[in-house]
Amino acid sequence: MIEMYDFAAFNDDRGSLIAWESNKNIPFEIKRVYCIYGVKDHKRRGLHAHKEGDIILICIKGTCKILINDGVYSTETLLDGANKGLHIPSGRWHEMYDFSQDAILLVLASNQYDEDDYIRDINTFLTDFGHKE
Ligand code: T46
Repeated sequence: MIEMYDFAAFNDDRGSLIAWESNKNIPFEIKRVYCIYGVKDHKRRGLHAHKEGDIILICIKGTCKILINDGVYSTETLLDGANKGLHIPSGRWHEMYDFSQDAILLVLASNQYDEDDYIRDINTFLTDFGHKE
């Protein structure tokens, strides 16, 4: 299920801290962490779906938008803080766009990198996951 998580921060007079832990506030075992930053104006990233594995996207600095298509419906979500995490399960086409210049998008993934796990062609995705008449 596509879900937005609201992560609790420890705030005090020194600032704020948020922790992400496997099978606690993250609903899977984290196998990989990567970040996306320095995205050039108007560039879109993603444009694929995963056959397996979940990801959680957290825009720890700046802002960006996420489009998710489940094969039938599309949603758009603004990510604008380290306390917000967008959970994208497998089988969802996703695109990231409208990055602010300072944006840093942190990604927590449930599996290791495997190019064979990617569906990068929208028509293949819609054939596999779209409405079957
Ligand atoms: C995703 C979205 C949110 C690796 O070698 N290891 C890795 O773990 C990753 C994620 C990427 N790469 C290489 C593969 C490509 O040569 O980094 C290069 C750029 O990857 P890609 O074009 O897939 O990047 P995005 O921003 O389009 O997508 C990434 C993730 O790849 C993807 O799984 O869900 O972020």
